[in-house]
Amino acid sequence: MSSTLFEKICAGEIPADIVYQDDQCVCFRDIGPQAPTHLLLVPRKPIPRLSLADEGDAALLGHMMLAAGKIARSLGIDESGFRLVINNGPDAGEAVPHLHMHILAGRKLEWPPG
Ligand code: DGP
Repeated sequence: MSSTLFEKICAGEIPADIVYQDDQCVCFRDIGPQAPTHLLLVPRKPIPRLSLADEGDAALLGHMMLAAGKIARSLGIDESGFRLVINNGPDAGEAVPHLHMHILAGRKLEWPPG
């Protein structure tokens, strides 16, 4: 039985609006979207947060970056623009202790972020 919320979504134990998945990662729509397109890209491996990834995760992290680009192209947000965000730790607003990359698009995103 899987444990974290995102492990359960990856395993299909909790429903989610999945837009992409492969053997290493799953991408689904955020339940509380902060932009017209707000996706979460998560590794199937339950790495708690980016700062706890290690050298053995290098290929997986690279795979996720490439998957983000592929997903952006498939949704047609690659030309207008999108933002990738990883919240690491409490000051960054990390709420779910399973590494996840936010993919935000569909509106003008401000800089610096809040
Ligand atoms: P973070 O604050 O970076 O840990 O982002 C966690 C995100 O997870 C937040 O934007 C809301 C989203 N989220 C929380 N619970 C669920 C859920 O059950 N389903 C989906 N699709 N998203 C969730």
